[in-house]
Amino acid sequence: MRKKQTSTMPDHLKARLKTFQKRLALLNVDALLINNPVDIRYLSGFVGDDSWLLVRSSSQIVHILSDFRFKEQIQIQAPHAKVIMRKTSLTVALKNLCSKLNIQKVGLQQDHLTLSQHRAIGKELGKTHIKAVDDGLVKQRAVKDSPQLAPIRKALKIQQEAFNRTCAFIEPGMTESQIAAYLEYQMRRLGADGSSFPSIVAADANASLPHAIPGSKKVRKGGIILIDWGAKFKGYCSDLTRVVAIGKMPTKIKEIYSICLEAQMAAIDAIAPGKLLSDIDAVARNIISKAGYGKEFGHSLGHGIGLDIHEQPVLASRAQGVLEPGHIVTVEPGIYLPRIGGVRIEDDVLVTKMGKKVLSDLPKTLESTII
Ligand SMILES: [Mn+2]
Repeated sequence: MRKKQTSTMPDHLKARLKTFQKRLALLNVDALLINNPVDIRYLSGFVGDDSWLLVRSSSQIVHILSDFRFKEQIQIQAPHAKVIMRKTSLTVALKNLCSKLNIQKVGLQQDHLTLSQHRAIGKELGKTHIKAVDDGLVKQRAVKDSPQLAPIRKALKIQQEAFNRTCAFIEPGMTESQIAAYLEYQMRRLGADGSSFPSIVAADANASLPHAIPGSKKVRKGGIILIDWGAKFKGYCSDLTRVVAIGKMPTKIKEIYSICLEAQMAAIDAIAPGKLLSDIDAVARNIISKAGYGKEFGHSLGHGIGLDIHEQPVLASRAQGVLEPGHIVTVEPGIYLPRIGGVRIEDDVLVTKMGKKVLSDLPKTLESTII
């Protein structure tokens, strides 16, 4: 029989595994079953679905339970992993692997496994051998290492260039959908995996809907367009919002834009390691409230970005905890006036050891909004 080629785990994955295993040690399990595709990607490099990753608390060898469809892909993306090409169900394959490796207790991802999967695994392995746990990966993934930082920077570069091209493309009479389509097409052309979420392109009064869906409404001269969009690059998401005006911005929008911008810049200014998440939210909220629009800013200030578009930490009044170096957060205050319009200004900020670095650099002064 030919000997299988073995490959060692890349250093950044070794470091992630080591951090994760510290968490495993606290959970009192021999291994953790990872079924969330994003976590599988983070811990192994393998990008696929219908597959599970088994990580043991005291071994550098990880196992991927998969099937023929992903055979070649795993060899390319995670050559260091041991692969079980199952011909049975995932549950039976898991049971067989656990007995082979002499694993007594397996932790399960309580936030990702369905109730029926949980039941099926319990039935196969025996209830005493499983434990639904908080795997700690949300917290771990919030702190970005450099292999995560690079694709986020690239995603931002792509989305900003696509935005500039889109602003040059926009003409009065175009619909929100046409503009969204062009923007997303440009991100793909520039090398993105795609959009990090469905783009929001909202004209005039539609901009008062924080999560407006682009439709047949036409943009007009003297009107505004709120664009909230992001690129995904090698799995990593970026997320920005800008408001532009064709020719001229309506007076009322100018007023709320200025307030929003002041709030956003003050909040960015306040970002530093050790600061309470809720305090950053309060900086922006106080400015908007003092200007009389507190009730019109009904969402939290920002969120982490990474493999998921919404990650930890969250900048919100109810949020617990502090900013840490390596966090990347959006800062996106908004003011929404039903039937009139709305404004949101969003940038992505990296928390550093010394303070912060704003990763996006699209202009946002009042003058720069005119296209
Ligand atoms: Mn956002």
